[in-house]
Amino acid sequence: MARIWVALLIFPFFWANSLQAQTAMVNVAGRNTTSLNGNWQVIIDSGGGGDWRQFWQEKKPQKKTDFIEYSFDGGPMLKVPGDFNSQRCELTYVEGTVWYKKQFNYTLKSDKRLFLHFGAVNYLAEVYLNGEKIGSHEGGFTPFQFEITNKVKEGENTVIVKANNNRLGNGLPSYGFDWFNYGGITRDVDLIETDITYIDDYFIQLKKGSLDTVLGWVQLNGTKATQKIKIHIPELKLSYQTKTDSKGFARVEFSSDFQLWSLANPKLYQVIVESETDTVADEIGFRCIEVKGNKVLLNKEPVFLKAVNIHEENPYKRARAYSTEDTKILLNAAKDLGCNFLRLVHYPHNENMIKEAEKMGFLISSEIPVYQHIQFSDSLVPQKLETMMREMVNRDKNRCGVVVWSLSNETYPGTPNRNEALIELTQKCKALDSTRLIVHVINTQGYGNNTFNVWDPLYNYSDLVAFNEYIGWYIPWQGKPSETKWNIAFPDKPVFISEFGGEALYGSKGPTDEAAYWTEEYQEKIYKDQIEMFNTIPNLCGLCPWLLFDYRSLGRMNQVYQNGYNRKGLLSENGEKKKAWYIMHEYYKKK
Ligand code: GCB
Repeated sequence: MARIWVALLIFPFFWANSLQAQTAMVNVAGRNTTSLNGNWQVIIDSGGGGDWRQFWQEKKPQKKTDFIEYSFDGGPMLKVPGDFNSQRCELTYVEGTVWYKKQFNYTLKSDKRLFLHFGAVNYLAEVYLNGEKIGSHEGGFTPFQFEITNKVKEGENTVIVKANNNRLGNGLPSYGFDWFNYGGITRDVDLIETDITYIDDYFIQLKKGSLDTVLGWVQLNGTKATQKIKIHIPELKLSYQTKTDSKGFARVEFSSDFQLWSLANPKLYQVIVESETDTVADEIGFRCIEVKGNKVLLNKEPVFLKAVNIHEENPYKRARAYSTEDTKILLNAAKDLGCNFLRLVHYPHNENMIKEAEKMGFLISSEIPVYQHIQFSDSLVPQKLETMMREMVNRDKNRCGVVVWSLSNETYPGTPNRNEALIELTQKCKALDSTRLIVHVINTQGYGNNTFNVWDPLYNYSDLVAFNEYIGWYIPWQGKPSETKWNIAFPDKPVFISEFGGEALYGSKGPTDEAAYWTEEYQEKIYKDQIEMFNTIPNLCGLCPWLLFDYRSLGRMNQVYQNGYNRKGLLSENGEKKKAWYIMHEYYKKK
């Protein structure tokens, strides 16, 4: 029986240091995997004793007089994947450490390699296998893995994970962020078995600007570096052959008469990559995304981005979204609003979300948590920026629905080292993937005398002039919206309003004046005014209301209207449509 495994994507150069997590990797499903999802035993370490008591040793009393003051046995369980905050009330507001334990059985095989793969752990993960530290990973929203071929034992094995979601000054994001800090093992955990030499990674997308030519590569990992490679697309009767070099690398270039992936027809093909020792399969779409002059082009045709901002939260469960069911709630709501583009903020969302969105014909912006107050001058930050960007790009580079890598949101031009760090990051991202747009999102830069001044030099490195503005909410209008003037230092680039809006508690009524903040009528008025203003924007290529659903954010503490929620949703957390929803829906219908 043919085994068709979906690809394992790892950056080989991370292998040098065994305690360094390997940057990884999509498409675990379909490989020869064993899921470690389900119930994990936990110790909630509010006192911080786990480190000095060395919980990973899991010492057990040998006789009645042995005194050991911790144990996973008899304690609570948490579901993986899942944030810990929403699973037990004593964890609701915890930002700290939870230790997780899971056992698995394994039969050793001399012709296989084994990897322990995590979809995401927020924010720091330390991973132990059978009492030995196998590595750590920083960053709450991207996958990582460790090779455990030489560490796994015959029979029973124990994995212990220290998951810590404390905020770090030099973290990504830093201390302050406007979303709920869900902690824990929030995505899948899998054991992945491969052959000794396996298909480590591949990039199969249309060449920049082309509608019919794939330009990519295949990378093998293992001792048999030089192998014949075949790429099949059965539906197109396409069979392409190449060979890897002594480093296991093969350049790939072939043409075909693709039915292009588009909004109306999000066509995906089964693509099979075969080496002499391994076979993987993926569902891949082919499309061309470009900025030409002041327009965004999809498959050479101008497209207006009818977008919406989405946080990775299941509003009904008040929990981090993860499952296909969770993503369907968010995606169906975006479709219902009339959107064709999703700005997935402010961190890489889970793979289910990306894959389902791609299947439904959404264009996607994926973002790393480079949010507001990043400490660019901290010596550790540049490496963290690069690693997180690589982890995001690496996971989703074969997902044609993803058309934008968003590398920052609302960083401040005056912050020391900000420009240098983000310019370098942009260049590295481009080197990794030249096919997609790269965007930096800037906060309102200057609004006075009813005129917007848009000047941030970072736009030199952004394919769109993307900015957030909250006129009518944080900043009052200074004239008629329909008479707004624009002074944009980048007159040839498309302009994307990446955030706008205001808050309303669903059901809160009042007159349409400024005194009635928090009412649905006032939010509706903001949307009407904004729509008037949009007509004045030169080169407008799209709009992205902030945001789809009301979402949890502890900083939002107007206890009458917010109560721990950012209420800028067009939908309440119960899915009720606010008045502003109808305004936006109508606007998108006509666009
Ligand atoms: C912004 C941020 C977004 C916030 C939003 C708000 O500019 O990018 O993360 O949550 O404003 O509601 O103020």
